[in-house]
Formats: sequence, structure tokens, C-alpha cells
Amino acid sequence: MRRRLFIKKTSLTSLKLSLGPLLINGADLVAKHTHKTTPMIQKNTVKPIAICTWQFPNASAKAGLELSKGLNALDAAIAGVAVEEENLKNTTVGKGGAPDRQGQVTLDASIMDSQGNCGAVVYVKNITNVAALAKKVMTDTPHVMLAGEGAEEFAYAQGFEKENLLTEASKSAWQIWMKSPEYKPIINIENHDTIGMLCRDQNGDLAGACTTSGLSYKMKGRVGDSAIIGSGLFIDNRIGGAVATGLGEEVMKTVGSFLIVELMRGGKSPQEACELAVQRITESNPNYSNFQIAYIAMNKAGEIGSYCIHSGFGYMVHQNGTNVHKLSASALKS
Ligand code: SD4
Repeated sequence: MRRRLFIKKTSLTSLKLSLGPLLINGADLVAKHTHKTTPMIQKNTVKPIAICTWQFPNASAKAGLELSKGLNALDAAIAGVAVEEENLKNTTVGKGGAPDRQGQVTLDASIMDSQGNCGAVVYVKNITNVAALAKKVMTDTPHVMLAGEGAEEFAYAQGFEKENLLTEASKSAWQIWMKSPEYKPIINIENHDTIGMLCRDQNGDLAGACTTSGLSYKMKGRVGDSAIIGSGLFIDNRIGGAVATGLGEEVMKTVGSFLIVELMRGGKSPQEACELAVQRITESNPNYSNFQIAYIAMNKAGEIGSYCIHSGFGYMVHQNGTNVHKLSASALKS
């Protein structure tokens, strides 16, 4: 169970979480799927930072480790989120993700680099590393987004493996839900786990990735914000980046991540920008207490902000060799 603490100000909850076994090299993950090696950064002038939604210390540690070795921000973010895509216990990302109401696991993901290039995949079945696949859409197609069967066929052509994403645990949870299949867009923060990650590399460049199985027991064909550039993720390397988690429909209606970057462009701090983006939703939707929305953001200077509707949302910050979980400030006390 996640802690449900109301806090007015962001606070540290734990220091130096264990890095865990970080066996796959980030450059290897990228090479595995791209058949190309991405150049490592030579200069070492800026302190790298990796931040991600929720309490995923192994993901932020993985990205942080890769950044410290000189990997670029995009590939570090993809390597970081891959930890959760491959984590069978995470029921809203990648393999082991909750299915739609018909029992199919379908994934959405997006990535964006420091040059303003981006890639996305939606409604993808049978592929675990969909953030890496989104990068392939960016690098190896003339498009930004591929959906469904087309995305899956493209993945196989690029050497991705076909995998069954529905684990026994997710299947039995779905079967239990099917006994009284009442769909309520989630108010329970324990049901949110989408990973959005922002990285700043040793060159000071920013990039990000966002990957999810979306809302549990969603309608067949439903796509959320995580793969929508500007909603679930947005980066402008001159300004900063933002990622979202929570009820994607509300994030999409307000193009939340783009809004946060534009607010930062106008001079707001990452914290102020996240608060205003949440306020944009709470002002226009009187039912906002029925769902969770959370944003994290980082600007070019490496300043970080976060805000959410319900308390309990936290995020990881990997910086200066430490891996810290922080609780976000929230609009509501619970
Ligand atoms: C979606 N934003 O598909 C995602 C769900 C999510 O934590 O973030 N869950 O709407």
C-alpha cells in the first residue's frame, strides 16, 4: 500500500534506496532493438538527473547509472522505463499490465528527444518494451505514431520478440473484476503506476519517455494520454520537460505536459507550472475529487516540480549518486 500522507510541501521520504541488480546496459537495450549503437556523450560538464513518476527506485537508478556512464538522455530514459516494462509485478506498465475488459493487454508509449523529435505507439499487443519501440518509430519511419497491428508488425520487423503480456496474476484479477464488471475511472491511487521519466544528461540535454498499459479494464480500443505527445509527455530542450500520470482523459483535454512546458517558458518554476496545470483541470471539472492526476516536471537548470490532485503520489529523483523518493504536494488532503 502506498502511504496516504497529506503534505503541504514536498518532503524526502527515503534516502539512498538500494539500486538493486541493474544488469542490462542501457546502450545494450537500445542496440538490441536498433541494431545501432548510440554515441556516448564525451563531455562531462553537467550533472545528470533522472526523475520518474511513482516509487520506482530501480527504474530511476537504472537511468541514473546510464547517465553517469555518459549515455544520452533519451536512451537513459528508455533504459530506465524498461525496468518497469519488464517488471511483472507492475500491473499498469508493460508485461504484467492489467488488460482491457476483454482480457487483452494493450500498451501505449511515447518518447521525445532533445531535438524535438518524437515517437509513439498505441494499442500495442504482445510487445514488452514499447518505449524502445516508440523510439524505433521515430528513427526508422517517416511517422510519429503507429497503432495496433501496424505497430506490432513493425516491432517484429525490427527484431522485437512476441511475448504474452497477460500474467496469471493479472488474468485472475481481471476474472475477479469480471464477476461484477463496474467501470469507474479510478479514484484509487494504488491503481496508478504508469511510468513517465525525464532525464538530463551530461551535456545538459533533456529527453523523456512515458509507458503504460493504461487504465485497468478500459474499453477495447481505448488509448490514454501516455502516448500522446504534449499530453503524457513533452520536452523542449531549451525550456524543460513534463510527464503525466493519472486519468488520461483529463490530461488530454488540457494537453497537460505541453501546458507545463509552456508555463515554464513563460517564467514559471516547474513547481508553479505543475500546480497551474492541475488547477486547469480542477477548475473545469467539478468531479475532480473522483480521479487522480499527477505531473512531474524539470527545467533546463535541473529544477524539479510536482503536483497532483490526491495526496500519496510520489516520484523518484536520481541525482549526485543518490536515489530519493519524494512525496508530491497535492490539491486535496487525501
Ligand atoms: C492512462 N495516464 O492511460 C494513463 C494511466 C496512468 O497511472 O497514468 N495510470 O490514462
